[in-house]
Amino acid sequence: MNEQFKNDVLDGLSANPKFLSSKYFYDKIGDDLFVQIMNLPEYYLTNAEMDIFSNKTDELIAALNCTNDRPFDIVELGAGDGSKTIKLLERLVDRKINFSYQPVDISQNALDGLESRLKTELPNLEVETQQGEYFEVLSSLKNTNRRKVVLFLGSNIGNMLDPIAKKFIDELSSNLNGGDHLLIGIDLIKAVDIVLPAYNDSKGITAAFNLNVLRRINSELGGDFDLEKFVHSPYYTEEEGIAKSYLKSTCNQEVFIAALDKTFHFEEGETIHTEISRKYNDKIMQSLIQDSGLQMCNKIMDNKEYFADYILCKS
Ligand code: AVI
Repeated sequence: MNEQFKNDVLDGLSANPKFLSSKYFYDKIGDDLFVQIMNLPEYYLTNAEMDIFSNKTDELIAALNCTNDRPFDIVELGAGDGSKTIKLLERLVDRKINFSYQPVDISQNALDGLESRLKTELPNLEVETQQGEYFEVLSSLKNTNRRKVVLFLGSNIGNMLDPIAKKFIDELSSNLNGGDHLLIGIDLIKAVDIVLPAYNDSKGITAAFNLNVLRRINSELGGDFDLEKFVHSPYYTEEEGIAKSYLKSTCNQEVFIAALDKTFHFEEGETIHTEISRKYNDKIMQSLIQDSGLQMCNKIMDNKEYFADYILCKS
């Protein structure tokens, strides 16, 4: 049994208000649901960043200083299926630029799929997959003398609270050398009628994704959550710029979790906070990178200006 999961569930459900970490959305079922979310029409984030990688590829290449003057490695953190990155890789290969691609992911399965796709689509590209935690991999790369271009796409940073995101950027920066670049994809603050549907789709996939944490508690910790008695409840205001997801109890109820040998009471309407998805603007981004040793060098947006890839340079 996963002790960390058990302790986190105990802490989160004993707190007032209750919370659970969104990192527990992601098991095999959760990964599949997230792939479905990325393909939903309401989830504009994927298409917006794909628009940048497909239609602003030369701008990206120039901003990342990808030339033949000095060979470099593209290191992608959380590469997944690499579908956006492939647009950039194809263009670099077309332009006969000398580089290698090193996708990093916790999932060996995702890396195997990506590697075999690249073998077919870009057979001459030098690819070295790295399975593991981001910082372990980055620190192992720090001492090579090749320049690094690190990609962190998909507004994944938005799932971190600001102080944690700041620490993450500081740690990333400490693993980079002067002349390295970091491309970080972030969702921009915008109106509620665009953002909220992305977290409350009409097919109920996001609801199933949110409820997946309760399903995991049932199957992995012997919980008896009745998933019919909780509803997905997202919230967003443009002023705050943070999409928040909750699970709301539809009645007064008790839930027993065998691994904790404990019963938790839920009032009708009581919520469990499960996820934040922060949206950004230049000011928030600037405060995140302040004192990190990284400078904002460029910002490339999709045609609707929903999403931005910020290019940060290490001095
Ligand atoms: C992975 N992450 C960037 C997604 C997001 O938009 O915050 C996770 C997600 N949650 C609900 N829908 C998608």
